[in-house]
Amino acid sequence: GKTAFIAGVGDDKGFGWAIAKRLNQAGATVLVGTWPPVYDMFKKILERGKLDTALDDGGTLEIADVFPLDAVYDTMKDVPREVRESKRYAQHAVFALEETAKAVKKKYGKIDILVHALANGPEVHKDLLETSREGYLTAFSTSAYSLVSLVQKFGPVMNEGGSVVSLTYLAADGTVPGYGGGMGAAKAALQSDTRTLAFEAGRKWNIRVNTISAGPLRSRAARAIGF
Ligand code: ZID
Repeated sequence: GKTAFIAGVGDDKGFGWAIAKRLNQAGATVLVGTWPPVYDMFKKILERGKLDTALDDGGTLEIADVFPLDAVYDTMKDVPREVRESKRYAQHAVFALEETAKAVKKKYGKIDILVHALANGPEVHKDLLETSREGYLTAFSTSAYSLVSLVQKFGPVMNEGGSVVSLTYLAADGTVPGYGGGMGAAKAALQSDTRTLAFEAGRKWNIRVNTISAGPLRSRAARAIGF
């Protein structure tokens, strides 16, 4: 069977969870990467059976493993001490992209499917004219560079013929009022990088890289911006 790693699952409301269900129903072993600030809550409600695990075919979603993952850190060396020692992070030995890829490989071997289902734009509710440099660059770091780094780190632990997919939004291609904070530009970068990553990673590891422009889903992230 195939093994999938889905980065960006923290509840049962988002795209990551829906993708987990479909992949599990199709027979894949599903591993997820969960942001440390929501890790404890997610594990708790998952273990207590409080999440919607119903598959379309009558089966039940099984998440084989939950890895702590913060996609703004490429290696553990990049994590500031105050973050490493903070409440939600201190319990985890590793949560940066490189070390997480290695931990996945060690426990499950090479993977076949890699899903990027994460984004964060702290000023998404602000017009571009009101957006700070810091908010803009954070949107890019979390929502766009995270894909580049994810492919860099997981490429070596993917089987040939494997597939990477991320989620984008139409605001990359045109103006969408309410989708601010640099998030439109971050999605444009994600789309442009997808083409180049497909070219490079295709030659280097024989894997595919694609992005899907999503329709609206009332995830936690979408509710936060009032969609
Ligand atoms: P979600 O909140 O379920 O998922 C985001 C996840 O990212 C959460 O689990 C966070 O904990 C996690 N996360 C945040 N920061 C980090 C970090 N530093 N490291 C690791 N994890 C982190 O929301 P979702 O399912 O909406 O988002 C998944 C992907 O879908 C993101 O790339 C979105 O940009 C994308 N997407 C979502 C929607 C939507 O409607 N939900 C749309 C397009 C793309 C969209 O906004 N019409 C209007 C709006 C839209 C589409 C059509």
